[in-house]
Amino acid sequence: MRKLLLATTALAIACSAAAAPAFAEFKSRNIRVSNGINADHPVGNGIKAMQACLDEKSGGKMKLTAFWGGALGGDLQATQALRSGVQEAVVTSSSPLVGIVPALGVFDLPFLFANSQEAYKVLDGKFGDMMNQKLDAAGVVNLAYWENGFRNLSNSVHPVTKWEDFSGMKVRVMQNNIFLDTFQNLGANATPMAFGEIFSALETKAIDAQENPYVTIDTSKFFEVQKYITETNHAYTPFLFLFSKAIFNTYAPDEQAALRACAIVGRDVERQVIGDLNKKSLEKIKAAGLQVNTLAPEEQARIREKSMVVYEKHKAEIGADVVDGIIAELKEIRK
Ligand code: TK8
Repeated sequence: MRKLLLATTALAIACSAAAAPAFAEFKSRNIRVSNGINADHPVGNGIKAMQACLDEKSGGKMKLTAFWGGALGGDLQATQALRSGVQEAVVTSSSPLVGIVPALGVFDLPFLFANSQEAYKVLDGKFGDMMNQKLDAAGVVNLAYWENGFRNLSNSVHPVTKWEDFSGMKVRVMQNNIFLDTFQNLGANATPMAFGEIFSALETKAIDAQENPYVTIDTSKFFEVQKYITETNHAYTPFLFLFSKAIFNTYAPDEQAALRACAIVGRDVERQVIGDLNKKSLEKIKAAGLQVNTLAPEEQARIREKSMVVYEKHKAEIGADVVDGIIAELKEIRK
C-alpha cells in the first residue's frame, strides 16, 4: 500500500514537472479572427481544427475567437487593423489587398490556375513563400494559404453562355483593378464593392451579378437573390490566414511555431471540407431554382483568349518577375 502511494506520488510529481516546462512559453492569448464569410463556411471547420491543435500545443492557453459576416469590418479594413497592431488575425481574399502588396495581383489574373491541385503546389511551395515575404514586409504574417475556391458568375438578368452575354451587365467585382479590367474587357459594367455590401446590392438590383465560388454563393445566401449561374471558373483567388506582425513579434517562439503549424492543420481540413461541399452547394443552388449553365469548351476558349490582354496590361504593376515566375512554375508543374 505504502509502495503504491509512493509510486503514485512520484508519478504525480513527474507529471506536473513535465507539464510545467512543456507549456512554460505559452501565455493566455485571445486571438480574434475576422471573416467576411459566414460561420457555416468551411473556414469554420478549419478554425475548429486549428483550435484543437492549439489546445494541444498550448495546454489550452491559445484561444481563437472567430467573428463572421464582416462583424469586425471587411477584408481590407481588418487587414489594416492587423498592420496597425490593433487586431490579431483575419482570413481574407488576396484580391482586396493588392493596394498593399501589388504582387498579390498575380492571383487575380484570369484563368491562371487550371485546378486546385496546381494552386496548392504553387501556394504551399516556393512561390507562396516568396509572396509571404512580401506580406511580411507589409506588416502581416501569412500563416497559411486557405481556400475560397474557383470563382463562378451569378446574375439576375439572363443566362451567360458566351462572353457577349456580359454586355452591359452590372457585375460586382472585388476592389481590384485586375478584376475590374477583366470584366470591363468582356463588356460588363464592372463595379468594385466590398463583400459585405453584395447581398443587399443584388437584392435591390443596384447590381445584376457577382462572382464567387459555389460554397461562398451558398453560405452567403447570394442564390436567394440571383437567377442564373455560369460555371466560368475564371479565377482561383486564395484566402490568406493573416496575423498582425506587430502582435506576432511579441509572442514567444513556441507560440509562433504553434500558430504556424496549427494554421496548416486547419488549412488541410478547410480545403477538404470545401472539396466535399462544392457539389452539395451547387445542388442546393439548383434546388433553389437557379438555372446553372456550363460554358461550351469553345466558348470557354474564346473568353480565355479575349482575357489574355489583362496579363500584359497588368504585368508591370504586379511585377514582371512575379508574373513570369508563376508562369514558369506552372509550366514545370504541368509537364
Ligand atoms: C470574404 C471575401 C470573399 C471574396 C469576395 O471576406 O470579396 O468576393 O471572394 O470571399 O474574401
